[in-house]
Amino acid sequence: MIVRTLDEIIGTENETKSETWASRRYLLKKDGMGFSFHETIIYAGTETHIHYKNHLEAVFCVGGDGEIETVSDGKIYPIKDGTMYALDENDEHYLRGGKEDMRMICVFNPPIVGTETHDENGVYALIED
Ligand code: 9YT
Repeated sequence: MIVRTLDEIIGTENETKSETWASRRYLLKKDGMGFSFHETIIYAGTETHIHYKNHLEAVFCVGGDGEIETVSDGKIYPIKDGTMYALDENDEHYLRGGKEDMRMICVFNPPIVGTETHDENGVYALIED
């Protein structure tokens, strides 16, 4: 069994930060689960352009507030504690933090390896190890 706590991840290579978000990666490809599992904080008042062309992702908000806009149709969906979105069509989107930091639990299929960060188009490369 695998058990991991936040204090084991904070400040290590399994915590990744950008100007608009911080992410703690609890499970990666090497853990063999078939998905990766993350806690991501989206900072209040920020906007992040994201397009995971090579990964499907489901995200569940457990705190804070914000919104997601899908680029293809300009639709905006509010996000709060208890809201889930699934990028089942590799949907390109803008993720915006609201009044408070948003705390999200994220699952990726295929799992990310851990060295990915968003490129200028908000894309993760598909990294094979
Ligand atoms: C909210 C979201 O898309 N999180 C994805 C995971 C995070 N960007 C990471 O761990 O790199």
